[in-house]
Amino acid sequence: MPKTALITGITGQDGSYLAEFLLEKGYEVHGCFRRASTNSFERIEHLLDQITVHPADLIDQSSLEHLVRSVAPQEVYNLAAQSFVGSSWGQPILTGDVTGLGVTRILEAIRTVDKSIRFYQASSSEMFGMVHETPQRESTPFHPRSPYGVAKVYGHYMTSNYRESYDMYACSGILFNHESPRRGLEFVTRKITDGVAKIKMGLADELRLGNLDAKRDWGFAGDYVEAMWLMLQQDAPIDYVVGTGETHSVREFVEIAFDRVGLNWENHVVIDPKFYRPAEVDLLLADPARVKAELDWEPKVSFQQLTEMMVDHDLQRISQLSGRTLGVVRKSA
Ligand code: NDP
Ligand code: GDR
Repeated sequence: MPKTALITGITGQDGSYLAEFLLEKGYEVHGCFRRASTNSFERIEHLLDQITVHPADLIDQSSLEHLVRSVAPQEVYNLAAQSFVGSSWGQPILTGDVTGLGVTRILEAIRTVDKSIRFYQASSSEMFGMVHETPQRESTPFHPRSPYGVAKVYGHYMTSNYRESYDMYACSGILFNHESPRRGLEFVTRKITDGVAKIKMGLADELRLGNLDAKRDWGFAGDYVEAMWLMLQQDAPIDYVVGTGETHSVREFVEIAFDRVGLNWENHVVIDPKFYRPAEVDLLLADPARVKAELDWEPKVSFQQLTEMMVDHDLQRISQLSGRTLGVVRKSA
């Protein structure tokens, strides 16, 4: 019998890669989506004949209970969230409701319907915030620096609380930043690669950014969904830090991205204080030793490959959108 998985946030970046990964493994894949007046299936359009999608919302308890009862999955991956840190200051209550309390709602739905369902929570390196130890590992204390980070800490602790209170197989992956050509356009990596492509194609002159000194441990989203799955296949539920073990500044990402199309970033990037955050997370760097030793997980795509993959994708996309051919001389791949 194939296993059945339920993914909240299946329309997002990670949800789409996880759905592909689980289909490859032979799973029956279900996901939930928020009803909207426009279609949000862009990232999963190519999978719609292989998966089943159901309307549900993390702020609506009854829809989650109905969802878990009707799908009857063996595994639930809770990827849904208000996931953009920058918006979380403007919408702190919504962020707390969806990204924080939403975790409790889905845990309650599982506890009520079938306690034996295995649960994965998408925790985040943003929980480390103002870091007290570098690199960050499973035992590093949390000090969140945004309403988003605070909401993730709450969801993280509720997940371990349900594990300890109800003996549920519930665990959290503390994932560091992971990107892809499917990344939302507001996140800095995709904003940069989209901007580079528009400048290269003559559709824009400048790219406005905030803090170029922030450092992140960036990996490829397609690699990280395997770690999520591995965490639910073990004898016991354990929380793991998942990252590459390398850190790079926003400036380095910018340099590689512009370099890819033969442009000098300093001629195009404008620093705009509008993109500074009220409280910044200066440096994130994972210590992925435990996930490597115990789950045999390692990232496959390097920082340089990731940046170039995203630039190439956006060049292609923008050139198709603008109806022009890709007559671009690129530096050798
Ligand atoms: P995305 O923003 O791409 O996807 C978020 C998903 O959540 C979308 O499918 C969105 O639906 C859905 N969603 C938002 N609000 C609700 C709601 N009220 N009810 C139901 N669904 C909702 O995020 P990612 O794929 O990048 O991230 C997946 C998860 O991992 C998130 O929880 C994120 O916080 C966490 N995370 C991500 C990291 C990263 O670097 N990508 C690192 C660490 C953690 P819609 O399409 O309708 O907007
Ligand atoms: P982050 O990702 O906050 O780390 O959260 P984001 O790409 O938004 O920011 C990374 C860093 O870049 C700096 N920055 C800018 N950021 C944006 N968005 N736009 C800009 O113009 C800009 N200029 C500089 C930011 O200040 C920040 O330091 C992501 C999300 O996926 C979360 O959901 C996830 O939990 C964490 O990664 C791990």
